[in-house]
Amino acid sequence: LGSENIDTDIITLPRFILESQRMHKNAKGDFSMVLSALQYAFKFISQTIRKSELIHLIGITGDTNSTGDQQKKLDVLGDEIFINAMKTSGIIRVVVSEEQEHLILLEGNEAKYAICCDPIDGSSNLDAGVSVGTIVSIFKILPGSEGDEKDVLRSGTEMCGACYAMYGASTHLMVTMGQGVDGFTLDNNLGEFILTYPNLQIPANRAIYSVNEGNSPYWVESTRSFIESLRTHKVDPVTGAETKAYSARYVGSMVADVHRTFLYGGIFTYPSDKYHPNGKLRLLYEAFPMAMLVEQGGGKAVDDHGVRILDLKPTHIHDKTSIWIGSPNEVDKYLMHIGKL
Ligand code: P6P
Repeated sequence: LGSENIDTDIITLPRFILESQRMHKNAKGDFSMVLSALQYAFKFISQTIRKSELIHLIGITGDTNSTGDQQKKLDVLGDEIFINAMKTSGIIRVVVSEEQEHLILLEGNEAKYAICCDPIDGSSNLDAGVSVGTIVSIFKILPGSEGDEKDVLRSGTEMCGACYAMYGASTHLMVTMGQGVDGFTLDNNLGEFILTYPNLQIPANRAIYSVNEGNSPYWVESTRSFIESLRTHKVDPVTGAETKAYSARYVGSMVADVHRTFLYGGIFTYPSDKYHPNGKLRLLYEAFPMAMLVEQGGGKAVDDHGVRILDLKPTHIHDKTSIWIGSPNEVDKYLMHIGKL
């Protein structure tokens, strides 16, 4: 490549963090320490996943995790990598992980932040090489707390940040600190995340819906009739032209489905059904972080009843919720359908 083809003024995540620290004056750079511990975890997990096919880490351990899912070796490894990375921050005291039944206290650390995570979300897809991801919500420890469940059994509006990494053809990272959303892509040669989607905004609408249609016999009526309404093509009342019905896209890995929804627009939902009366996805480390990121990008996230996800408050660290998340105008169509708009 000639020198004119190489962008030498790239913004790496460390540079971005320092610049945002100066701009937002976040507390003595503490948040920067949290983000640098997180990016280390994402790089390590990304590298491990890409090697795992080679060292046969994939495959069932035979154990099940705290939430009953069959645990794959990479799940276990991803969880260990993540927890050790949080230790390196020195200021993360509390860790909640999908893979750990109980909340973890990192004793040697100062009690400044609490992290809730799904270390490898969508891991059932790993053997097929489908994109999986790590999803993270970040809370500041409550004043006077040395770290316990009170620091995370809170409304989603009390989160100070959220991010997800998606390990696909390349590794993407989406981050919010409450002032918009920025996307990064891992440059494996540099070993750095590079700013690729500054101040990302979700398209206001897009005729794409994303749901596991296999559950449709078990949905409540309002869900069934709403999804049905998206399938029915419409005739434009003015021009009489047929407007295309919606396209269906479903990966079965929340990070992949939400990431596509973020970039292309549309709506993703995991509604409640007969077998998942409160939905399947976890409030603290799947719904909350995705809701904060999508809202910061101009989107919306509500539960089956039209309640804003971030206004919910968990009573248990592994609580589940139904979720409808994506373009504001698409979520509004659902809210209108259930009479909440
Ligand atoms: P289903 C993956 O196991 C996961 O937790 C999410 O990543 C994903 O959105 C959902 O479950 C898929 O569930 O029932 O459609 O296979």
